[in-house]
Amino acid sequence: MIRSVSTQPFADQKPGTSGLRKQVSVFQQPGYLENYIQSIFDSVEDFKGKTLVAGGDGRFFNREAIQIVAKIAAANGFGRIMIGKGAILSTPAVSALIRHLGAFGGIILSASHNPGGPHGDFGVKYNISAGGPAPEKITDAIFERTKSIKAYRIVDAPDIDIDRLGTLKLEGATIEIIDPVKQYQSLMETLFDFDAIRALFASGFRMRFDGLHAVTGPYARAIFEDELKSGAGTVVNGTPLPDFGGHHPDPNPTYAKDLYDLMMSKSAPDFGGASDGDGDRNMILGRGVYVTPSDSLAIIAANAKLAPGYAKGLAGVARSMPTSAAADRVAAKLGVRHYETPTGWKFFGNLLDAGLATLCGEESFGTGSNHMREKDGVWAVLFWLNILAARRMSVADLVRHHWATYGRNYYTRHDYEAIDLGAAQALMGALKGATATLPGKSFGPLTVEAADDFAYHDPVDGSDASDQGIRIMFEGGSRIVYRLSGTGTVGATLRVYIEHYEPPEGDLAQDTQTALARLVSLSRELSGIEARTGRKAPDVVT
Ligand code: VG1
Ligand code: CO
Repeated sequence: MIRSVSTQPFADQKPGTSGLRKQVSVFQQPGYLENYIQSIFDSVEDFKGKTLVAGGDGRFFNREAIQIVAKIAAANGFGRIMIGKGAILSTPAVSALIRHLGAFGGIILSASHNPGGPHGDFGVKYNISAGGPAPEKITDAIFERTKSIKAYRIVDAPDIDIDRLGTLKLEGATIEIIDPVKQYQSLMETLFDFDAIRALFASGFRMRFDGLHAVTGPYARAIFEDELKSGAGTVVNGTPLPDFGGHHPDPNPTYAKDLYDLMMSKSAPDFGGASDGDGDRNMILGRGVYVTPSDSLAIIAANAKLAPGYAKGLAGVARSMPTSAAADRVAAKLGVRHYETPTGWKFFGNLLDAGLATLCGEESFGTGSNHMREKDGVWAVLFWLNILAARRMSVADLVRHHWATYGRNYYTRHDYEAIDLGAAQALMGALKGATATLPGKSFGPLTVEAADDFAYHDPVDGSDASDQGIRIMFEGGSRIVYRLSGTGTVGATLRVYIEHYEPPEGDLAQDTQTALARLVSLSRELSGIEARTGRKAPDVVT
């Protein structure tokens, strides 16, 4: 039976950089998730009888939430709802499935890299039929709808069994409980040289993959251990847990510290990788070397032809604005176009759909390609393995070789988390005001060439996005960028991105924080971080 339940709007359901994220307790309010899911379906058209893909990263409330999603989707007229067994599907797997099935769209239950558990965060992302995150036109419409919603439609039925593969009926809809890994795995087989990677492992090459108790464990075990024979024990923390073992499922040197420390130690294997809560991020390490995400994108671009799926070359390379310009240099040398978009994967969708870009990347540990419309953690690890299998050199040598060819973009991001929202907004406002007067000013050896509030004009659909971060650009290619995070759930998070370019003939072997020390202190001075927020040092440095 389908019921229409009357409801009151919630005022705070504005989607951020990647979906709606709130603390679990907020999502557990009666009607909160229901309102948001109904608002999504109210904001899109012509889905009656069509397919919806749904799954999540296994975090606390995932299993309860999938029941609500299925019942509301069935009540609204979807014909088929594909759900990952145990409510598990990584973000990249959802994107791949939507495209493979020609589905209408997908719902991903995840707050991605945010911590989980009863006191952590929960989130909902909506993806469109191309497989990618809903563009701003749709997320804006969803937000509008949440402000006036009066009722949601839901099937009145007992919970469905999400733990057994198979097909069941829910009112007019067919529910299919599917293997979360299978289709994703076969897509990977079409892109990479699995025989060469298997031979690499057979030669004694050792790897550690840290699933951080998040969604990628099952994918990593099936692909690395079972199929590529990377060796038992390659995958650690490979079982998704509702609280991610109490940790931040964020693959960076701070939150994936065990892996980082191992890779910097004497007993390091040849290669290390990790992914985040929902499986779309990646961290790449070699023995004694951490590869910045910006460099990883550039190195993948420079070596892309070594992977069968990219043997024909790249149409173009796109990166988010705060990502270092390392990939631009590769694109220039390859003679292909490069694009600079606002932060968030939704801005890459049009470039990929239009065939303008093949590879995309963000400094926030996100790399992906036109094989789907999301960033993809396991894919990035496989791409590196494919390159290493073809080139048979160490990660450290590959990175050094890259810098010697293209120069090195020293890069760091400093995050100041959970600061007062008012203070953060005032800081950004003051910086915005200063963009008019900064150009031409000198700070020691650094002279400001240009400063602005980044705006983006989409070359495909002509849409505009403004207020995407303050850029201060110096002569010689150095840069400081300030943005407020759109994924945090407590106060504000200020992100400061700092970059310095050193040409191939320059000093390529400096320690990153030393090389950037002058720019880092200037970034604090220009923004008055300490005076405005009381913070002397960032919480996270990547
Ligand atoms: C962050 C990253 C951004 C990324 C987004 C979603 O957003 O900076 O590059 O696309 O998270 O990633 P923000 O607004 O907090 O800076 V995920 O893996 O959390 O979906
Ligand atoms: Co993520």
